[in-house]
Amino acid sequence: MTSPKTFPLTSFHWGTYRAELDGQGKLSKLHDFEHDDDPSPIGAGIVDVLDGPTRITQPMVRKGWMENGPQAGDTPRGEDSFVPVSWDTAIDLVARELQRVKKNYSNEAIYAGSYGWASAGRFHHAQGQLKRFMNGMGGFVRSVNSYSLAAGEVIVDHVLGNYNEMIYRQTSWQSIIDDTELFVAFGGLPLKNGQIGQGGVGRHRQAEAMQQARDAGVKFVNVSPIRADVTGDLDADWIALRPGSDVAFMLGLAHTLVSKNLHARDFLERCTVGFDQFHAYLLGENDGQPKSAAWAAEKSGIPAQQIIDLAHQMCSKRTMLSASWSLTRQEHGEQPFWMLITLAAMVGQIGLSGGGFGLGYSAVNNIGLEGKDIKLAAMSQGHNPVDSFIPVARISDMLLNPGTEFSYNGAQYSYPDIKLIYWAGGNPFHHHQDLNRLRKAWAKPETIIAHEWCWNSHAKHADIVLPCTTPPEREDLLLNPRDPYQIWMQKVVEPPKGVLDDFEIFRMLAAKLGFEEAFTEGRTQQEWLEVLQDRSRAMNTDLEEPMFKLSELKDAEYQHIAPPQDAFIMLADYRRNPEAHPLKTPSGKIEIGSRTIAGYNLTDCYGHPAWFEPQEWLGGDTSRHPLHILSNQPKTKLHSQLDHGSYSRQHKISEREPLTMHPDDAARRGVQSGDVVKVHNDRGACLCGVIVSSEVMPGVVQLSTGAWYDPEKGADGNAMCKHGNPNVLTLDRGTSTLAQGPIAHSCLVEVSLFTDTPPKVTAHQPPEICAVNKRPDS
Ligand SMILES: Nc1nc2c(c(=O)[nH]1)N[C@H]1C(S)=C(S)[C@@H](COP(=O)(O)OP(=O)(O)OC[C@H]3O[C@@H](n4cnc5c(=O)[nH]c(N)nc54)[C@H](O)[C@@H]3O)O[C@H]1N2
Ligand SMILES: Nc1nc2c(c(=O)[nH]1)N[C@H]1C(S)=C(S)[C@@H](COP(=O)(O)OP(=O)(O)OC[C@H]3O[C@@H](n4cnc5c(=O)[nH]c(N)nc54)[C@H](O)[C@@H]3O)O[C@H]1N2
Ligand SMILES: [Mo]
Repeated sequence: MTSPKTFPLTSFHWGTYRAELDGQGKLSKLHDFEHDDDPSPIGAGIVDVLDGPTRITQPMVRKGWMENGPQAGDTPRGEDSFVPVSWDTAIDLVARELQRVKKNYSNEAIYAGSYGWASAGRFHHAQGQLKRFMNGMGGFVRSVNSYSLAAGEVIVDHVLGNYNEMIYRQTSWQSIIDDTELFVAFGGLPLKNGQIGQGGVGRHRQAEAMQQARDAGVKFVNVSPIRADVTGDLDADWIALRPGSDVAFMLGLAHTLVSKNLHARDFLERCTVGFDQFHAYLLGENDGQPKSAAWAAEKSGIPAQQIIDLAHQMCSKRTMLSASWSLTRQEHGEQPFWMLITLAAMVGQIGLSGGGFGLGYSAVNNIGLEGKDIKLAAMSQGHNPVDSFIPVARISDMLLNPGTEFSYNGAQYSYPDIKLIYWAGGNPFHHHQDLNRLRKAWAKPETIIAHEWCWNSHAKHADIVLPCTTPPEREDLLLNPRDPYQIWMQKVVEPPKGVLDDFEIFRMLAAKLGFEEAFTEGRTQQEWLEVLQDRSRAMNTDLEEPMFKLSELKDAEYQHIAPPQDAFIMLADYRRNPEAHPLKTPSGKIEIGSRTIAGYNLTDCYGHPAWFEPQEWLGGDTSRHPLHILSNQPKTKLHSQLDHGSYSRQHKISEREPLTMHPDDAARRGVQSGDVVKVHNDRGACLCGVIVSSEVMPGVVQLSTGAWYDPEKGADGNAMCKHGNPNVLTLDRGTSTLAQGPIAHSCLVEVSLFTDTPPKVTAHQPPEICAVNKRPDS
């Protein structure tokens, strides 16, 4: 282990490390931060890709755009070559293009929803910088909610009040260690995901907390199609239910409670509204179908007796019911969280130590941490005068159908007509569903501008690419609620010549467009870091020891922020006295029945939680596509980030993303571990390398997200991804007309052995770079 201070600290979404350089000043190794007991191996992936062929080191303009002006043109985006230009030219082109679109069409024609994760650090937050810049030039069409759990965000606002205030502040692990007896995890406790934290991670806590809970005698039950969703050390019981059937399974549990009169009438009476409507639905009073354990067994594939036994255990023990965020990324993804909260209310332990419910334990490191709820200062994004927005995952719908109406959260809106897209931080060719459809949508705008640091599919599909820095190449502050360390992120390596910080790019553009002073407020980056730290200090005066000033933090490298003494129990005050601590719902109570939602009269989301049959699942028509694909988060990277790094590449099979399938399914198709297979449905196809394993249940295949999209055009015009990006297969449809969230996890496919010579993977190769013939302004 390295001794502290030998090497400077830098932080990423996956952790804090000490950076060692070689004799030439290049990053050669990342050492673990001495206070992180469970450092993430993802870090190692960056060492070999900060420079090299995938790094973009000069502004680039797509050849077709350069030659023919603002339009998709004959060579589609994603297939064209690029022309390098100077920063002066690039800034000039972008500034003029923004002005042209603003003048010819208005700011309503500019989409800068720019969804995605970018990099760790309070100041160099690419989307924050972009929004501040765009507001400075008159506003933009924005996006609302996240790909992570859009349906959860919308529904929990109705059921519990402001979800934003509680999303990361769940009952702490310490409370679970102290008092939980039974922990039932729908979607498991994916430790691979707890590696990550928004804004960065100082110390990883999830693995340690789970082990402490196990050692304290907590019994874990993993309700998931994938065994590895709860780590082997926890000796969890595995209930391998059919993907997408959790709500039916929970209804079976709820029905058992009611039929045995085990539900907590007192809690339901005191702390919830609308149980009666739900109760009538549960008993089938209107549709003639009681949602009994036998009914749930048919939907979920789990024997009725197992459902009945679990319901009894839940009531006789201190029970934590948890759901992973993935449950919201499926058709009708509003229902699982609503149903889980309803079930927990029926068990009656909400607000008790170690009891109730939790949403997203180990989805990210920040959840369930005991640390102090630090408040965070950020650069203001200013005011956006443009009203138009889209639910974040409706991007292809917007581009393909301008002017068309859509519903969102009880109201009607229409899609704006977008002429220019500006993206800084986020990769739509990673995160969006049905990439063949997105490609068609991407051909619509006149101009697409992206800030990127590497030649991923997002950069390759843009018209103007402005190359940006990465965390080790700039200074920043890591500060996160409940993380016990604030870190001074040092500039440990020089960025390649020709690469600029997002802030500097926007500063230059603002200067060109005449609002530099408004954008920078006259401050340099250093001055901003100081101001942000001072503001954070002023917002957090209740700490045991005051937060360091920037100069002190720089000297000390990091500050330990002592956690509060008591374990946190979500909704404890509310349980004690609901009248004195009302929730921010219309009734002030937990809304098992919501008059607001009932009043929307939607056919795909009622006024109480309910089962809706998904269009694609194993309980439906599986004649052509008999396998359910779960495209969950990758263990070896963060989404598409560092897919090109050594750590991710080590885990590929024949250079392709691994697909895990059950031995029975593999045998039926003559497939063995190591084979290359084609995964396909009516929307598209991709090639993967196979792992045969009984870690996944029969009928289910698992293919993580993250492989850089590597299209090879087929005869039908639709591309096959040679590299294994699952989003060529997934469905691009909203969860329901309530939340309109993404539904990546509702997807059926077939898998076939690929008997031809597999095409070469070109995902990690840069596009062709060529010389300029003609400038559009010449
Ligand atoms: N099939 C399927 N699809 C999914 C999911 C799924 O479960 N299944 N999950 C969804 C979820 S939950 C999410 S959150 C999304 C994630 O989707 P994204 O957040 O869009 O994915 P990332 O790969 O993290 O994209 C971040 C991009 O920002 C760039 N970047 C990094 N640092 C900087 C910086 O400092 N400045 C700038 N300008 N750029 C930077 C990176 O190179 C990268 O291209 O994917 C969604 N898509
Ligand atoms: N290493 C790493 N960690 C990450 C990320 C990453 O890219 N890499 N991404 C981060 C982000 S942005 C987010 S939003 C979180 C997401 O965190 P999650 O939403 O928890 O992510 P997933 O890995 O998609 O899903 C967890 C598990 O849910 C199970 N599952 C899927 N469908 C069903 C179902 O219908 N029923 C049941 N019971 N289980 C199901 C799958 O087996 C899957 O492994 O992860 C974060 N953490
Ligand atoms: Mo996410």
